[in-house]
Amino acid sequence: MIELSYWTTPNGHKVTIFLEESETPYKIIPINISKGEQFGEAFLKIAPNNRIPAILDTAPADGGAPISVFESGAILQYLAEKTGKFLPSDVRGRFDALQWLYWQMGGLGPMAGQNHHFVQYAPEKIEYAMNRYINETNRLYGVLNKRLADRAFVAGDYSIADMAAYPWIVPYERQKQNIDDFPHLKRWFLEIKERPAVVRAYEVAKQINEQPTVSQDARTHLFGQVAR
Ligand SMILES: N[C@@H](CCC(=O)N[C@@H](CS)C(=O)NCC(=O)O)C(=O)O
Repeated sequence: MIELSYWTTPNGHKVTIFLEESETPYKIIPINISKGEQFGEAFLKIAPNNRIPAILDTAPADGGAPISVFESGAILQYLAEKTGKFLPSDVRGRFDALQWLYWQMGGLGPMAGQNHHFVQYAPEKIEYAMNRYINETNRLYGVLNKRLADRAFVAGDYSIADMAAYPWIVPYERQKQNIDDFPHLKRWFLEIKERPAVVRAYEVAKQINEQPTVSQDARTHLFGQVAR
């Protein structure tokens, strides 16, 4: 059984998509980051970065004590290795998928995240910062679009590389991107959107929370964090 510490954000959706796709049994432990639950003692034990998602695998492959993993890229890789699904086992296929997984983790996720911050949430509208992250998101969309020009999925068959990137494209309008400028990306996006497991993952999210994560009250928990 996988216990998933989760909230209804793009990094959370990555993991529910994997769990639904692979039909892995799981239980959700909601961590309401709008209320500061990411600073709870039990959560910090498995997620010292106070960010969702994190997992606890209560039945690891080696039969030993439960294994916890934080960072959504590491979680996807762990689950792919555990289930033998959505990550090729040959060295070429494996690193083709992993390099795109890490591209998402180090590029698309953080840049789109800063885009959300400066475009949607920052109390001051700082032109330079907004342009910086809108442009960088745009550049990354272009990279993904080019990659998808001659293939159905990001790396070989549908894989954890697709599952990592997809939730960060869902808010493309809020990121000030015109999906029609990226026809290959759009085709890929619409195809993944209709996968039954992806539909289920977003339904699961709705059962947990339908409120925006960054409400006025939530700002005190989410913004201005410093070392503790
Ligand atoms: N690199 C991390 C990022 C995780 C992350 O930023 N999670 C956000 C939600 S999408 C969060 O938990 N925020 C809580 C906070 O800012 O305190 C991952 O991919 O797991």
